[in-house]
Amino acid sequence: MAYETIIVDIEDEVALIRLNRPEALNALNAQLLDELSAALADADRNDKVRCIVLTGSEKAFAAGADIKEMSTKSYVDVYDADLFGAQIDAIGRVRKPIIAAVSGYALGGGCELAMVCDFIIAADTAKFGQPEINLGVVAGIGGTQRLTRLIGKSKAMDMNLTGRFMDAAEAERAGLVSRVVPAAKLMSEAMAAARKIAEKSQIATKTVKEAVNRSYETTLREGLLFERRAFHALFATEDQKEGMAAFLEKREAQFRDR
Ligand code: CO8
Repeated sequence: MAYETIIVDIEDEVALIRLNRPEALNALNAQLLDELSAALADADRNDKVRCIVLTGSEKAFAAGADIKEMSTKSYVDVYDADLFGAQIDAIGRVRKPIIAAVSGYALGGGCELAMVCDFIIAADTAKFGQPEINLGVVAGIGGTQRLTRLIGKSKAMDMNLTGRFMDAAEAERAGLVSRVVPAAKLMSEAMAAARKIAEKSQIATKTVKEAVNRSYETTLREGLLFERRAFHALFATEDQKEGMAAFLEKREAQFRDR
């Protein structure tokens, strides 16, 4: 499928998806989110893809939802369309790991989109924020919920109430991003991480996603039980036999996703 607002490349079993609306700092409009959710669903189905990297430009991962597109809409318009709900939920249902590689601005919906991914690698130039308050609204796709779970109430309140931006170092201290790298190395680091994930058993990487995400949805007792059963279940796979045999035989495992 030909896309206009994103660029998709598949290399070494990694799908690299770039947001591509440079004229609007990759602001998320309906077309971009439709294309992005379709591309991610395609990557999820594609046997040649084992991990996904989502990125923007050097200046902006995404500067938020498209304010021009939203500004004249009524309550009925956004409610009836369930503005961005379907697309963001679809992204959240992707089963293959998604790394967000963030350089420059990740604001509003941009920060929220990065948080829907499984983890964030940030360039030292990255700036995160939930500035919706400056527009007379509030975050709408996770900025009060995912952000609070990731960085805690105090910082989430600060970000959402003041609309201030957090730099990469603070984002790493707060637990919003998994690592910060020099801007010039962002893509090589993100792609290297994705290729490393792509080497693993996909049954196991998908199970990791399910289990870690479950920790946000349930009690510790239920989450631990889910994890234990998931661990037990993987003993039904050939990849568990191969992974453990390879360790004992001091060789690289050859996983076959079975
Ligand atoms: N929407 C539309 N256009 C944008 C956006 C945006 N979010 N951000 C930047 N642009 C455009 C600018 O209008 C400008 O276009 P033009 O050249 O035609 O005037 C171009 O991008 C370049 O931007 P600037 O000239 O402003 O660049 P600066 O380097 O001076 O500033 C900033 C960069 C600080 C990122 C600045 O552009 C900015 O503050 N942008 C808006 C950030 C923002 O408020 N984001 C939140 C948007 S609301 C949101 O995300 C809600 C999400 C939830 C939706 C949920 C539905 C349920």
